[in-house]
Amino acid sequence: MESSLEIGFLRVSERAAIAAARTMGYGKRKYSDQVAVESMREELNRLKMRGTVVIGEGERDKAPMLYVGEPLGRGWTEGEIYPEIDIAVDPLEGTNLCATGSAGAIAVLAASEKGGLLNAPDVYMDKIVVGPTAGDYVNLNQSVGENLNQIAEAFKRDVNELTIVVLDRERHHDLIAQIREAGARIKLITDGDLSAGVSAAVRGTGIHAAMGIGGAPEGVLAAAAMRCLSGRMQGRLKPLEKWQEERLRSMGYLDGNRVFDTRDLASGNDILFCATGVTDGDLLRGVRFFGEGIRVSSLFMSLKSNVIRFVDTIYREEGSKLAISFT
Ligand code: VTB
Repeated sequence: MESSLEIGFLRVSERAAIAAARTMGYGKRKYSDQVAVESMREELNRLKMRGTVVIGEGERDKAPMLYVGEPLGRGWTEGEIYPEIDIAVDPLEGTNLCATGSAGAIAVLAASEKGGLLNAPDVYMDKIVVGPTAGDYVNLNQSVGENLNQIAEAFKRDVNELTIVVLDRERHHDLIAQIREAGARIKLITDGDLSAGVSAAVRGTGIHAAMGIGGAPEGVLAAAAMRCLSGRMQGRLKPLEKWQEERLRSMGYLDGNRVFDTRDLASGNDILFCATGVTDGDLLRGVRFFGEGIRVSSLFMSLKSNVIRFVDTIYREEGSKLAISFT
């Protein structure tokens, strides 16, 4: 991907995060999501590409914006000189977190050459996400205890020195019991297993794995991040309701036990992943408004360029002469 386009994508997630952050604590999660979606769509449409949404806000009949299949970018009207790109978005991951001003909300997008990101169905997915250290040691077909022992071995430490992030949901009753039995520590989160997964692949966050059932579309985004970070993401589609089962069958997903690995979910050679903090989190600081400007913190990665950037951006008000601070 051209570097001008890469920088364009960074701006897309930054602007979506800012839009959402303005609504922090309003208690209106749908509204927070909506402003992030609108911003992301507007900014994506400015880019010199022929983009297509592969992971978005839902099917066309249900989502008016950023629906799966939506064409984005100037290339569709200005000609074919612009590259064809598939785009996966989660304009506001952790809508509740933003609505309540809690930690860990982010704006996210990933992009790849055509066909490089799986158009995953909007059902649940049982996931395990680890960083490069433990990548070769986990397997969703092993028991929870086995995976934890393996992760501990990879990190050369005791199981009781691991921290595993799990969404605090009723459906994780057994998973939590198994992790406790194995002896690992647990960090329960109310929302946002995608940013937890990314954190698991970054040393120093204190998180060694994210486990449990969350959204499948976010699983693709996590896999895109893992490709850039050399981490591992495995997932098994998990229809929790009858209609989801039928939907999967109609889409041709017939093997309910299939484990999707990192490259099944994000196969591209030219993958870009970009996340901007909305509220403070383990990995990224939230948006800070300071009168004459706005400061945002992002993680910006390109697989092809083999580059991982932590970007600290300040948008200054027009005419501002305010001296910026170091931190
Ligand atoms: C949420 C959200 C996650 O999955 O939990 C959602 O916080 C689905 O779970 O980050 P529920 O229906 O139980 O809320 C994620 O969006 C992504 O996997």
